[in-house]
Amino acid sequence: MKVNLTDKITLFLKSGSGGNGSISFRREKFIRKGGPNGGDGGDGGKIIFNVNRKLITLNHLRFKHHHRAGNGENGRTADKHGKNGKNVIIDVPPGTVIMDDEGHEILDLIEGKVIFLKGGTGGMGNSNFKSSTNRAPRTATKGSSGKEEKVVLELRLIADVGLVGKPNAGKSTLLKKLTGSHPEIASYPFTTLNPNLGVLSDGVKTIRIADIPGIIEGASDGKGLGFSFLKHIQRVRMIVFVIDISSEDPFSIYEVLKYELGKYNKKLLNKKHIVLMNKTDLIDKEKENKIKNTFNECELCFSSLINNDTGDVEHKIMNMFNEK
Ligand SMILES: Nc1nc2c(ncn2[C@@H]2O[C@H](COP(=O)(O)OP(=O)(O)OP(=O)(O)O)[C@@H](O)[C@H]2O)c(=O)[nH]1
Ligand SMILES: [Mg+2]
Repeated sequence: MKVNLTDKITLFLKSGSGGNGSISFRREKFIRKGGPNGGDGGDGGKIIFNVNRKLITLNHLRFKHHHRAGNGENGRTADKHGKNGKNVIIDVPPGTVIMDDEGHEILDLIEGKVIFLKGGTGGMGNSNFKSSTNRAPRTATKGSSGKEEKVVLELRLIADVGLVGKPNAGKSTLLKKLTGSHPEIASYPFTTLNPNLGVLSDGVKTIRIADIPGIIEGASDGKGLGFSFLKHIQRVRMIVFVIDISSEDPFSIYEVLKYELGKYNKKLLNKKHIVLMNKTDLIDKEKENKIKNTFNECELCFSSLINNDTGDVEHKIMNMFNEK
């Protein structure tokens, strides 16, 4: 499944106003001057964002741009508190960034719930104002108003697995074979200019895989497309290094990739990883065996993606993903 990454939508949000406090007095048979019994107003409803891992796009919000939480009810007689206004809960996928009108980032939602706009506070009923000098206060306060905000929601790539490799190694081909998405694939370097996201699912687990542009030696110094797009894989749980096994020195390619990743952020090197040697159709068994010995420390897979042979990379991703 191919996922649209550059989802962006504008929402108009308003939390509820607080209800007013009430002014009332006890009126009961045989009690002539009953005291004050005006209840407090209810609080206004909140606007809450809730990260829902089942969502992968913002599409469900496309047709509803205005969200208003309920107002608190006014306080009532007999010290009855007005009901609080109804909250509005907006579900968003993990990786949703909330920005203000001018594009400044306010929140980066990865998990959990966040109260974004508090509702107005309910006003106080006159029973709060009773004192020894004023037994029949005619004072109550108004509820405060709710807050209003225009925000822009942007979905940033959150992938579970990142594909890393030199240009032309077959990363986009792998994404296509595993997820059925249709990234651009071609026999020249830097075909992929923007990251692609696809979803691999076995019916139970859903794993999001990101294919990022190719990395070359010196990417950290701005060579090729640079390496700023590595931000998209900062949060992945694991990395699949895709290497063209027919290249002259696959091991030094692996070293270069790790070096460039480490320059971007050392933490990327601590992630679980698999090394996929692709294009086995272009080499003989002897080279394959040699590589097996050189890379004996790694989780190694071999594939000829062009021949639809994904080796056991899918199986390894699924297994590794489950491990803590
Ligand atoms: N012979 C052979 N060619 C392959 C194999 N897998 C992919 N290719 C070819 O290699 C070329 C590059 O594949 P892509 O999937 O576009 O590579 P990429 O790593 O995404 O490249 P960039 O987006 O440029 O970084 C294409 O012409 C593919 O058809 C393979 O197993 N064997
Ligand atoms: Mg590509």
